[in-house]
Amino acid sequence: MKRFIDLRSDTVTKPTPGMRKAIAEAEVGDDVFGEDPTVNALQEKVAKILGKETAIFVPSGTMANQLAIKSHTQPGDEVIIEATSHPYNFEGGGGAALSGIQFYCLKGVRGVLDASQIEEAIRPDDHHFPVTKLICIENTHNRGGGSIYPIEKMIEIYRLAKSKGLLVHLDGARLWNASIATGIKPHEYSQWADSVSVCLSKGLGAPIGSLVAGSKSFIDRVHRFRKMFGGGMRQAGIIAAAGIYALDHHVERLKEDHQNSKRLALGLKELNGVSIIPEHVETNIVIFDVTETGMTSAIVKEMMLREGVLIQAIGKTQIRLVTHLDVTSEDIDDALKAFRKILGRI
Ligand code: TLP
Repeated sequence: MKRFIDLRSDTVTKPTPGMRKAIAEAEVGDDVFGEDPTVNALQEKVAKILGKETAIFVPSGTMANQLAIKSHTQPGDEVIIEATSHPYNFEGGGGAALSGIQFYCLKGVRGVLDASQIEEAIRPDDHHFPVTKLICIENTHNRGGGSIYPIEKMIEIYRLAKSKGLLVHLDGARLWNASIATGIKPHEYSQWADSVSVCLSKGLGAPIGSLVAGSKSFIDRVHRFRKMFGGGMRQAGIIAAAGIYALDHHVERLKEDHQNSKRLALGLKELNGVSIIPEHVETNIVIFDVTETGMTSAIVKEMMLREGVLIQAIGKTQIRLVTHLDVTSEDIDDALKAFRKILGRI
């Protein structure tokens, strides 16, 4: 069977042989009773890595974000967020449906907001207005092209939030990538947020699993809502074992993904009609525009498919490529060869 080079997302990775062995050998128990030793070990491990009191294992990054929003807010509250963020755009309208909140969207620079913008968006204490309760930020920022939230910006936002009595949630689905790219430890980032969600099933290569971390009282609320949302799992050690394995073996290697995405970006820049700024590619996501090729992203996607390369069209003329565990350096050469064949060099 022909092997496709799958650059659609870092969610497409398959468990490695070592990970499958860890899964097979996992000790399990009923996690709804709190009796799964592997889940408990993963939760303790992630709480420690993130420097939070405790953490809870959940099935997906979407559920992690939605549980955080639910546990921080009351219906009618307002949540300040960037306009291209994941919770606002790609979680099925969960904020409104599950928590009854409304989002106040601000446009950032590749997903990154400035504290001064947020300050202007905070509602005055007047009964005409919704109550501003929460600020959500995303590091790395998916639609920002895997952009890294500078820690100074996070500190300013957190200090502003505290001065106004607001809470901060960090969508850290790819916080591991930010940390590897900058050398700033995950706990150094997460100290500037009240709650953090992290994913094991993106660049780290686990098949399933995310966690929410925060204070004991906050996670206690999350725990109750996790049950309500149907996220209480039984012998979940089977998947938690993959998460532990991923944290032990697949974090440092993220730098290879970053090198591969940089090489992709530099190669794409040489091609006809591709608009890309390689310096903006900071982690494992590459976003570029093909307007000048005269083709739509859907056509480029179709042509690349015929060359054995899967890519994602994220707008009429925008394409997203994501590097990960199952993409080798040779795959990058082959993908660039295919792009070259379709678009031609400048
Ligand atoms: N992102 C997916 C798609 O949903 C777009 C992807 O392919 O990148 N936060 C961020 C920043 C994410 O990028 C994602 C997934 C999530 C949360 C949700 O995680 P899951 O897919 O586990 O619900």
